[in-house]
Amino acid sequence: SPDQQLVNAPGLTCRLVSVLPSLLSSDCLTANIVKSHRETCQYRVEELQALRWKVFSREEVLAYQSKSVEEMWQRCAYRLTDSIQYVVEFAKRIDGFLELSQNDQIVLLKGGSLEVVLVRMCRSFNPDNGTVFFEGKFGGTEIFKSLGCNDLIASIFEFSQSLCALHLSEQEVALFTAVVLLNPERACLQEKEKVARLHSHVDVAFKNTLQRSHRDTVLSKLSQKTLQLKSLCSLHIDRLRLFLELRPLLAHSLFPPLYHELFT
Ligand code: CLR
Repeated sequence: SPDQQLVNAPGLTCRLVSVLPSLLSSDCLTANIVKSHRETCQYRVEELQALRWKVFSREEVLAYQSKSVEEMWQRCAYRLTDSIQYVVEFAKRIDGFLELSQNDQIVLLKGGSLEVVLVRMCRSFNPDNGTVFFEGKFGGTEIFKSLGCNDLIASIFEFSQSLCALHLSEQEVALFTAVVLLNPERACLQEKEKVARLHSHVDVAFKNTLQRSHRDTVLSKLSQKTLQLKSLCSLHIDRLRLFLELRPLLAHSLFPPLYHELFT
């Protein structure tokens, strides 16, 4: 057996055995995270690519643009909340996540679920014409005009465009979103050390995977992305506050409860 050969090869064994445990456990974690991503990514990437020809017509774009600001915010909030629920499921399937305290699970999801959705967006984005899959077809920034936050929408689309330029594989998206989610720097964590340990395991798994596919250069580019994600999410919160301040009575009826809980 291969095990027997390993043991019988003196000299090699010692060096191999010293690196073997870390390689094996990180491969296991990679497999777990890739599987969790595959099971919770909402749409398969081949499926999305095959749908790229379905683009909103001029009339459909005009129909979106003539919707009220409230209706458009509500629609977007529902779509976002829907995809956040898949991210919650993703988190729960990552080895070790459910072993964290309930407080820390919530803190990580509150801080990271929108970031993960925005990373996942690059799978639903067509960089050739700058359109995203929304309510059954592909549309550009113009369909979100009535939200009244063109700066936020433009930044989100630019982010997706730049992430697409990295040509991340599904495996890389899976591992990067896990790294983003398990951020030990989130405020109000009770067991920061425990999260940091989990985070570093995933980080090692990600680095090993990139190294093996000669994609090490992706790493430094992704650390810039982490900063951009943070500013996109705070811009989202700002725009949401502004929207709600102008409509205090509507606030509670308009949005799905989970969206409220996460962002207001
Ligand atoms: C992200 C990847 C998910 C599927 C998905 C669902 C909803 C989409 C989202 C993706 C991308 C961003 C999106 C969102 C609905 C509204 C939002 C298009 C494709 C835009 C950017 C508007 C945000 C408005 C806020 C101000 C509420 O698997």
